[in-house]
Amino acid sequence: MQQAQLDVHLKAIEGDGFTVIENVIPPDVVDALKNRIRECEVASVGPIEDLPTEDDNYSFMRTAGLLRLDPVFHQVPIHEEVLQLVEAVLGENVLLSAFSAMDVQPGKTNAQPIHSDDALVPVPRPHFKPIGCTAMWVLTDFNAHTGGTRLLPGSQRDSLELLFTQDEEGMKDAIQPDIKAGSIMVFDHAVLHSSANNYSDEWRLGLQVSYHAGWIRPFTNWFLSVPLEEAKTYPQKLQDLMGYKCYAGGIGSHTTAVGSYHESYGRLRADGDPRKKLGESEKPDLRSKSSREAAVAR
Ligand SMILES: O=C(O)CCC(=O)C(=O)O
Repeated sequence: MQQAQLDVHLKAIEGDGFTVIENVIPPDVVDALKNRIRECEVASVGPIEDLPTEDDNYSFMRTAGLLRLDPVFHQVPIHEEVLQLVEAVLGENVLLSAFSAMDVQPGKTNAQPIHSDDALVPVPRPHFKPIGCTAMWVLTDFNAHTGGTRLLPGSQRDSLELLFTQDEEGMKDAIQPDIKAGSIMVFDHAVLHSSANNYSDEWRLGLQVSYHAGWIRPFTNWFLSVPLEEAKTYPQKLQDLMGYKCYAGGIGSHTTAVGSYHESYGRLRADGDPRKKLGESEKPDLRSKSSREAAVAR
């Protein structure tokens, strides 16, 4: 993405809390993702046409475990333009926080409550800077008729009062952008949003790809969710996003060593200002021993 284009998106996220990157998913990729999710839905819960519309326990279908379901999903969290934008908002070394599909059933009018995606993070609002972003991959058209995501523009600066009251009056300024399948909406986790009533005859499908700043704990513990042997086969960038790397060379570091070893800061000082080291990422090779293990072995 050119800098001028990136600036437009950054301005929109700062002002409204969201932006849309239009027509970035090729139609064959939209179809492949949609078909694979629908296959999984049927395999998991049976024919989706049979689900009752009058039962309030069913309003949307979530599909989890996408990374393990099919390699077709591996390219999603590492989408170049999305990562460029997300890293411009959150800083380098972002982490994948959550990844699932969300299919809103037609004829359902028990919309998801309005919420922010960072309500569990105990930092004051407005945040001193964004701490998470969600990229919503739009796989079927999103609008007010189909149950497209509703958002309260600018609410990333507001308190979470509306989350607790769900007050209709407070939601009167909510919008449901008209977004065509093949586009990706990126929003600040702090913005109030939700899926919505689907008045159409078709299911409304999106992929929710959530990222966190590299210094904050993600929703999903990928180390427990994806076996290491499987993670080793993933693209390097995806491994990075799952946390197989450090933030600023330190946060998220690991050791399997049990033992003592010499540590010195003298070298750091001799090399100049230690703060210059901040921002450098360490990318351990999953196949090799960590540097600390190596140090202990010496
Ligand atoms: O599907 C959508 O439009 C929004 C979903 C959402 O906000 C969520 O599941 O947290």
